[in-house]
Amino acid sequence: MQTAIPCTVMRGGTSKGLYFRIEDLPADVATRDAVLLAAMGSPDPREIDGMGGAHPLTSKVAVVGPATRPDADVDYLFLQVVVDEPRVDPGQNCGNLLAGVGPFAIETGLFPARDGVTEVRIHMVNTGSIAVAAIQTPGGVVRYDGEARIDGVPGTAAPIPTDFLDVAGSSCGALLPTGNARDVIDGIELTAIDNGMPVVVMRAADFGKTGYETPEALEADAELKERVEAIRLQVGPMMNLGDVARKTVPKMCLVAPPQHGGIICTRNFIPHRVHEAIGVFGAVSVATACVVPGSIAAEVAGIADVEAVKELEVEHPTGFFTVALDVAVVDGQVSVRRSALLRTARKLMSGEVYVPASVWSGK
Ligand code: NQM
Repeated sequence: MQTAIPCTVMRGGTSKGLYFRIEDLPADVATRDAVLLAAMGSPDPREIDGMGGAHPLTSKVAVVGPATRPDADVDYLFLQVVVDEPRVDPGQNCGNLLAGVGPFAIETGLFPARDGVTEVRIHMVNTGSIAVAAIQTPGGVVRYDGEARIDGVPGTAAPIPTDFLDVAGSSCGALLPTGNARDVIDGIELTAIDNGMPVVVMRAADFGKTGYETPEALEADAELKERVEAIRLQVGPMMNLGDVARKTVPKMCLVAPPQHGGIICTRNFIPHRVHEAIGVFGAVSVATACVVPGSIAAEVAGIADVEAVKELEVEHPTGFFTVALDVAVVDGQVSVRRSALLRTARKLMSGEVYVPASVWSGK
C-alpha cells in the first residue's frame, strides 16, 4: 500500500525541489520528516528510490501555507532533505526554492493573481523574515516563459524580481554575529556574516588555492575539506549557531579577486559539497561583506565608496550573481536598508508523490 500526496516539482532559481501545501503533509514533525525522506529516497547517495536528485541542490522541499503573520500573504518553510543521512534540516533558508513559492501559491489557490504582475509577500519561516516576489501573471495566469537569464540555468524564463526587507542577522541575531569584521581561527583570517545566510568568508590563497578551481577539484581535495570543516565547527558557536556539526550552516566561502569583471570571485562549501554556482542568500551575504569596512571580502573587492554601490556582481563557477544593495555606513558600521535580486522558476510536474503507507497512512 502507498499513500499519494499532492505535490509539485519546480525548478526554483538554480535548485530543484518538491513543493507541498502544508495541509497535505502530516502535522506531526517526525512523521512529516519521515514522509519527506521517503518521497526523496533518502538516505541514499543516489536517492534512487525517490524524487531526489542525489545532490543537496536537488534534494529540497518547500512547504507553503496560509500566512501566520499579518504582514505576509503566505508562509514558506524550507526543508533540506539530507541526501546520505536520514535527516531533514529546517536550520537554513533557501532563496532559490523561494523563487517558486509565489507561482506555487498562485497556482494552488493560496493567493489570488492579478492581471499583469502579482506581488506576493512571503514569510520565510526559517529566518522569520519577509521577501516580496513579483510574479508575471498576465490575465491572472502564472507565466513561466520570458527573457530573464540567470547563470547556472540554460535558456531564459519570466523574471521574478525579489526584495528582502529584513534579512540582516536573521539566523545569527546580527549582521556581524561575532561582533567583529574579522576573526582568526586556525591561523586563517575570516569574516563571519549573516545577511540572510550565515556565511564565513576566507581568502582562497590562505589555503594555497587560487579560488578559480572547479567545484570538482575542490571537492576532491580531502585535506582542504578537513581544514575548512575544522574552522566551520569552531566558528559556528561564535556565530550563535551552537554546535554546527550536524547543521548545513554556516556556509564556507573561499574568495579571490574577480576574473571576469565582477566584484569578487567565490567558491562555496554548502558546507560539504561545493556549489556549482552560489546560493541566493549566500550571494547576498557575500556581497554585503564586500561593503563591510575591515572585512576579508571588502579587502578583496576594494570598493572606494560603498554608499554609492547599487549592484554587485558576485562571480561563481558558472557565471555571475547580481545583488542589488542599499546600505548606509554610520561610524564605520554598515546597515543594510534593502537587498534585492532576480530569479526565475518553472513548474516541471504537478501530481502526486507516493510514499509507503507504512511511513504514513495519509489524512
Ligand atoms: O543561499 C544552497 C541554493 C542554496 C541555498 C546552499 C540558497 C541560499 O543554491 O539562499 O539558495 O547554500 O545550501 O539553493
